[in-house]
Amino acid sequence: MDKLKKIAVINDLSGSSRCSLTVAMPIIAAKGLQCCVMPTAILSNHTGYKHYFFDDYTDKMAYFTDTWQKQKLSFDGIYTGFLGSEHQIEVVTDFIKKFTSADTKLIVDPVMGDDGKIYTTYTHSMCVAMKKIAAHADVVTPNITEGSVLADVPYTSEFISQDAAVDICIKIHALGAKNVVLTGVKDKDIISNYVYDGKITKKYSCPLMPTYFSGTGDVFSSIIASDITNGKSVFESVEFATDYIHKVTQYSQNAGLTWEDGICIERFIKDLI
Ligand code: PXL
Repeated sequence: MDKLKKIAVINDLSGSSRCSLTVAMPIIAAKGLQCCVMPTAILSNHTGYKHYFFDDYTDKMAYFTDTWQKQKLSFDGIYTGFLGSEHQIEVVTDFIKKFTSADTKLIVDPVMGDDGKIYTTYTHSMCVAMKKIAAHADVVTPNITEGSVLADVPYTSEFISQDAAVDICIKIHALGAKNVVLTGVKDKDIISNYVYDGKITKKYSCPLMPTYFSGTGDVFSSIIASDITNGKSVFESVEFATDYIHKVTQYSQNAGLTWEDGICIERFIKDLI
């Protein structure tokens, strides 16, 4: 018997989509941690669809911070994802200051875009402000689009050389992030995730699948956030997450899911327990 570790997840709730909180909650629970959520925005579905209802939650978030402080809640991990407005970055920074103790792990998924395109709800100043949060992270998990923004290098494509990938990692580490995980680096028919801890770089690869699925980054980062908060090494966690995502992507593709559907984690929750 033990008291579970607890993560505060700051992310959006996209009602019908497999992304952000709808994947973070089952994954974190399966990994044996309590998942506490602070919604940044409430959407009908993710913004990749032509139509979506979007309700920014910035004004309500400080009530969560205040109430949780009154209850003297503490968290072993704080995991941030999709942010809904520029002011929200200040609210999140304030939350991190108030709830971070010496042992709290901060995992920042700097959700901003994909495939060289920034999501429609993100402004340039929100992207700049994301750097400030990433600077405090124990682990930051950008894809190449987000990594290029954080590292201030031009985005070229998903197919970048090993040297270019390592350069992005080093530049993000220089902002202050302790560990950088650069995801989705493509090379011919393989896709790799790079991990840089300030000393060593390691690359974890799997076969590149023809279909990209929305929300895959959220599944990946939810696994990393759970493992890091549970005390696992970032290298071990990324190795597991790379294989897991491959397996679930392969199933989702064979099952005929579309990119908007996201990957079918429901069939593979048991593998996280
Ligand atoms: O999966 C990233 C993500 C998270 N949240 C929302 C999104 C997206 C990607 O499109 O739209 C609302």
